[in-house]
Amino acid sequence: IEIEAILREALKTDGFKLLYQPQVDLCSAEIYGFEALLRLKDHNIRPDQFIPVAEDTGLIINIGRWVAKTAIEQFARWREKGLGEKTIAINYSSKQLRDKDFIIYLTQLTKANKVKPELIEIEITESILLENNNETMTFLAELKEVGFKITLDDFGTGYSSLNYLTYIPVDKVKLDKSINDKFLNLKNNRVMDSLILLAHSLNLKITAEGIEEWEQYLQLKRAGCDYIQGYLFSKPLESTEAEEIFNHIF
Ligand code: G
Ligand code: G
Ligand code: G
Ligand code: MN
Ligand code: NA
Repeated sequence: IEIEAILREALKTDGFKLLYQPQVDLCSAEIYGFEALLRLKDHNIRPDQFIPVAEDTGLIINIGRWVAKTAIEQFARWREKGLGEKTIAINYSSKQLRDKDFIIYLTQLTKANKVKPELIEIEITESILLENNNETMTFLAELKEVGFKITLDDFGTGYSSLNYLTYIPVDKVKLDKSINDKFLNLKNNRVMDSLILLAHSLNLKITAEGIEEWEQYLQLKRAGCDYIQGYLFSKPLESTEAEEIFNHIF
């Protein structure tokens, strides 16, 4: 109940903020885009703790809308400052499927801010496919139809099935840190090579998440991975910090 009260208060009093973690393009060594990550301004409560509460209480619907609005307005602000256009990825919870007008809301936001929908990536997790299959497929098809990109987050954890990848309209998979930690070493590197080949064979881009070491980076680059996100390049940043490294080449 305490976290629920904090979330309600935060919605009313502008108590949330987004941090932005760079995703680096391994070909150009430039920042390709940012993942928006939600934080409470005045509390040291991690999203792992408060997102489940938001989901159980239904607050995730208004929070999800706040995240989308803030991220898309930030995109437009960066463009207006002359920094350029980079993708923004936002996390989407399966509990947001109850928000029937979410795609209309997203579309209005992109129109109002003159943002191309293809520069907005919606990160879903596999759990969405287990829970509400028909509803999910309709949602994903509509997202694609209006031009948004879809990323399958936390790939390799949970119930990853090759089958999902062939029938859901995803553009990209994000390899979870646990998978990278397990398979990015000399003994297991052929597994990583195969995962990247698999993604590319299915016409998917691939991001490796939670990369902290140069050795991992070099191995991923050799294997043809598309993008890297991790502390090696940057932790999640305040928007003003993100501006400072916006066009940095790593
Ligand atoms: O930022 P951090 O790595 O601590 O995030 C922990 C978890 O919280 C991640 O699984 C991430 O997907 C989730 N998360 C962060 N921000 C959001 C958000 O805006 N919406 C949803 N649904 N989940 C988020
Ligand atoms: O949405 P997702 O489950 O992918 O959330 C990504 C989470 O991973 C965020 O909470 C972010 O803070 C965290 N993260 C990002 N890069 C690293 C990293 O290099 N190491 C670790 N330990 N965590 C990371
Ligand atoms: O060394 P190699 O030719 O593989 O480098 C290819 C690209 O990878 C370079 O353009 C560079 O940006 C990046 N890179 C490789 N190693 C490093 C490194 O140690 N530091 C940084 N900042 N970039 C590196
Ligand atoms: Mn994510
Ligand atoms: Na992840």
